[in-house]
Amino acid sequence: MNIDQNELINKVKTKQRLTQAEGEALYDLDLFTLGELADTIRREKYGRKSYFNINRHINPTNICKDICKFCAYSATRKNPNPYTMTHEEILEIARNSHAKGAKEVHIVSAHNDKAGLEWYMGIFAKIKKELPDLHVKALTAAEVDFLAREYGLSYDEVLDMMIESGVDSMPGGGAEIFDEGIRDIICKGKVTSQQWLDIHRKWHQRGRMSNATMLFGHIESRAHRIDHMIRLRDVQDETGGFNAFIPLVYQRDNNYLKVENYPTGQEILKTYAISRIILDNIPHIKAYWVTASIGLALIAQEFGADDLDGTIEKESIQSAAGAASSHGMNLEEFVGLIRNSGFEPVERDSLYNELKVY
Ligand code: V47
Repeated sequence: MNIDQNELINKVKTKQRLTQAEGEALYDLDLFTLGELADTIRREKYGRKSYFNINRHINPTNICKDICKFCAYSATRKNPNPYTMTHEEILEIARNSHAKGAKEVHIVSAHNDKAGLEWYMGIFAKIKKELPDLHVKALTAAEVDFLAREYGLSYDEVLDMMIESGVDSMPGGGAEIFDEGIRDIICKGKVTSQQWLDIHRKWHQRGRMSNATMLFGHIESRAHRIDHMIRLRDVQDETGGFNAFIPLVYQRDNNYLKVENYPTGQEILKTYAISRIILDNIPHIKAYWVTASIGLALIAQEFGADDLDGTIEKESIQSAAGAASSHGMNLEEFVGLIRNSGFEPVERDSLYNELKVY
């Protein structure tokens, strides 16, 4: 289908919803036109504010039953260092981070079939008991699916258990790319796209919020990315429960997914801008500096992104695959970088309430 670029630009400016074909055609616009369109939307919503939170990522185990080709984190031949933390070790991390000002722990594990359901749920219950004001963002839909299958539970039962144990919101991991053909190649056997979306829908129906990621820059096409965004947009129309969309740039080291062409900076920025335009119903677009690099994440603020995730403190999943994020980011440096790039750093809580303007 031939799409007239002026008509397309006009459609974006007048806030009309775009189709799959129109989404794909956005990639043919030059970077600056696309940037301006996305930036206009971003500025109408948030002006020059850029959100971040003081958070701590915790990855309690890397022993995994599933085999995702892109993953360099799970213990395999390429990463032969299996570990599973005790509850006390996890609590100690949460305690220290809380004492240093963290408002959120982001807890994502591998699919460890030896750890036990009580080990998974006990992590949250113990953190909540000791640190009730610390927001627990935990368990991707892939983990929920793993726990349901492993212990013969329904998704409803696992989600209710999470709430009972103190999970406040769900992170957006495990979405990868929804196209079934690509999914079969990169993470066959893991939660399906439909299941991922169903789990988030059920979580939202319980009045809870979550995020959604998209792993891109590997073997997917631009069309697959647009399809991914539109599937999320459809669920968001029903539930309104997604806070943020997070495009994750594929990191290539120490894994089994070999890729010929990596995305350029232009392609990454276009993808941020397009997600801002297509996802007219998801409030926040997060430039996750861990995978974009801090330099590109700061530029992404001018291409539709209004959120930079947080200080993180320690990161194990993407840094295993080559990202320069293993030690997180110093708060003063982070705030200084946002300010020096022309934006106003706003510390937020996990649900995007503003806590402090720097
Ligand atoms: O789902 C794994 C990704 C995700 C690689 O919700 C990789 O706020 C790039 O979901 N290159 C887990 N990415 C992390 C995640 C996340 C991160 C930050 C914020 C939030 C949020 C969620 O990490 C997995 C997978 O897509 N991942 N390996 C890799 N080689």
